[in-house]
Order: sequence, then C-alpha cells, then structure tokens
Amino acid sequence: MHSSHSSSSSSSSSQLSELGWDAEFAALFAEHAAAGLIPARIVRVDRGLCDTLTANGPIRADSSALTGADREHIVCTGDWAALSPGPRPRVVALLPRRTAITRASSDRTSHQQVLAANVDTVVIAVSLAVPVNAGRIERLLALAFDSGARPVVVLTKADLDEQPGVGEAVVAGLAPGVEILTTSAATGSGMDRLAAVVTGTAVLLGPSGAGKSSLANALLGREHMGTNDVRATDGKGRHTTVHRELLTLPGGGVLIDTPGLRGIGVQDVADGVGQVFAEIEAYARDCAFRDCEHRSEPGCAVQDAVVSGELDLGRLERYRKLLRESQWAATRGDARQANKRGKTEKAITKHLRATYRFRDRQN
Ligand SMILES: Nc1nc2c(ncn2[C@@H]2O[C@H](COP(=O)(O)OP(=O)(O)OP(=O)(O)O)[C@@H](O)[C@H]2O)c(=O)[nH]1
Ligand SMILES: [Mg+2]
Ligand SMILES: [Zn+2]
Repeated sequence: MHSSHSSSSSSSSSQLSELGWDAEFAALFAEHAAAGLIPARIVRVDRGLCDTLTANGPIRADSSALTGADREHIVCTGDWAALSPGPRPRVVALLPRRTAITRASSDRTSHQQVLAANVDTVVIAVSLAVPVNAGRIERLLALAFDSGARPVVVLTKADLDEQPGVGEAVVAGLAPGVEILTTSAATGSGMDRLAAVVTGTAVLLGPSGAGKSSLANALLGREHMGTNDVRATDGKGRHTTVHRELLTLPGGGVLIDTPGLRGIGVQDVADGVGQVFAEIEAYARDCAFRDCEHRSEPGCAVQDAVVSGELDLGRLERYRKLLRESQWAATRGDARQANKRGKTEKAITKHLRATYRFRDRQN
C-alpha cells in the first residue's frame, strides 16, 4: 500500500504491512515501541503460548500473563500484541481491537468469546452440497455486521451442486446487499474472485465440513491446513481444524481459518440483526405503532408484507428469535457489567471508524 522509501526500517515495516499493520496501529503502538517492545500479530494460540509473526519472522511467545479472568481480553488470533524482546519473549499487552468477531460462549455463561480480532472481511462459507441452513447464515451475518467487518457469503463445492442457481437464490434472499460468490476448491472455479475479495484481514467462518480449509489451501496454493471427508450420511464434517490460525496469502492479504462452529450464540448484536434483516426494519417504519411487535397489531406493515407474499413468515420468525436471543443474553444480570464495557469499546471502535472514513474522504 504505502510505498516505502529507502530507510533503515523500510524492509521490516513493509513486512509488517503485509500482516495488516498500518499507521493507525503504529500510532497505538507508539508507547510500547518507546518501551522497547516489538509489534507481533497473533497467528495461533495454544494455552499459555502463542505463535506470532513479526517484522523479524515468526516468534513463539508466552502469553500466560494475559490469560486472566477477563476472558474477552485473552489473546486471540488476529490480535496485535506487544512482545518483550529477548530469549524468552512474552506478550506484554494487546492493542485495542479495531474489530472483533464475537459470539456468546457455548458454555452458556455470560461471557463473549472472541473468534478473531482485527478483521476486515468475514467470509461465511456455505456448502452447496447440503441444504442451506438459513438461520445459521443469518446468525453469522449478524455477528459479522455487528463487528463492523464486511461480510461476504462464499458458496462452496459448486462441483457437487445438484441444482445450480438454487442455493444462490436462497442465500440472496437471506443476505440482501451482501456479495455472494460461488466457488469450488476442487475445480478452482470462482477462486480468482475470492482472492480479490480477501484483501486486508479475512476470517473464514462456517460449520465443520463447509470447505473452509480447502478454500484456505486453494488461496495459499499449497496444502497447509488439513482437510477431511464429511460423513456421507449427514454431510457433517469431523471438526478437522481445531485451532484458529492466521495465514499470509501469496497475493497479499491475511486469512484466518477457524474450526467449524457448532452453535453460534448471539449477544447484544441488535445493530447487526437490523442490517441482516434490513427489509423487515424498512417495512416496520410504516407500522402504525412505534413499538409494534409485528404480530396482530392493527396497521402492521410487516404483517401486510407477509400477507401479500413479499416477506417470508419464516424469515420474520427468525428475525424475532435472533433479536430476542440477542437482547435476553445482553440483559442477564451477570452479563451487564461485561456489556457495559463492551458497549464502550464498540462506541469507541465505531467512532474511530467514522474518523478514518472521514479522513479517507479528505485524502
Ligand atoms: N467436491 C468438493 N469437495 C470439497 C470442496 N471443498 C471441500 N471439499 C471437501 O469437503 C471436505 C471438508 O472440507 P474442509 O475444507 O476440511 O472443511 P472445513 O470447513 O475446513 O471443516 P472443519 O475444519 O472441520 O471446520 C473435505 O473432504 C474436502 O475435500 C469442493 O469444492 N468440492
Ligand atoms: Mg478446516
Ligand atoms: Zn408491525
């Protein structure tokens, strides 16, 4: 991106920029740099240790100092960390996350689990070899939108698609305005377009067996991530990938492969839900009552759209369910404290993004 002129640091800074480093992160890192710490991007976390990439290549560092009670601030793949130099590097601090893809933890506590940090694009992998699961796609879209990253739906295994065009049409109805790509890692079709979409940092999300690691390998041009057959009986994967891992792509860009997600709980993502179901919220603006719940109230424009066949009732029900789940999780007593903090961070992130957009326009 930035053409670096010959200075002593030009080669190392261009390597960092290949990992997603930019002027904003550099500014946030200034005090760490002054303290003699080294910027490192987290590749993979393994209990108290993590693999990182730095301007001087890979470094394995001890991150146990940051695995405290505050689970949202546990080091995560995609984070930018400050490492202490020396023979036994330690993660001393994390930079504030520009975005974080977060789900409600599967252990049903109030905690949020960060799946990937500092992500620009969320690639939602959907297999064309099995029936489309509408609710799962909408959930993943809500997480992606709410994080501030840009979602893209990538339909995989086009070579196994028995009804070409049908999956595309169904997904287009679930993801209005979202780019949808059709790919096959087996034949290579659509991979050029996918490579063009993966700029900055992208994360692959989707169920086990969807073909995420196969896409990663195709983009890498080598078999780096293990892949495995799905069970013939139900098309489900075997959870082949068990760690989140960050990969640098030969054509530029950074890709994070993740293990298949079983459940995707949502918490406090009303903004994201509103973006996924934008057409429902647009109808709702014409409801007679401001607090209309779109059930049997008189003058409900949403129910009118269902009656006229413009809006699918199933989609309306999934919208309600997702909003309810998002709000319920966010208002549980033990979650309130965590959310207050989350809200502040979200607000800061949104403010920062607005600032950068503004700055971009000025350039
Ligand atoms: N025919 C065909 N098979 C594919 C394609 N992409 C992936 N597969 C197969 O689907 C199976 C699952 O692919 P993976 O890439 O391991 O799926 P994954 O999403 O990474 O799964 P987890 O790591 O378990 O989350 C493997 O047997 C792949 O060979 C494709 O485009 N066409
Ligand atoms: Mg995998
Ligand atoms: Zn209504």
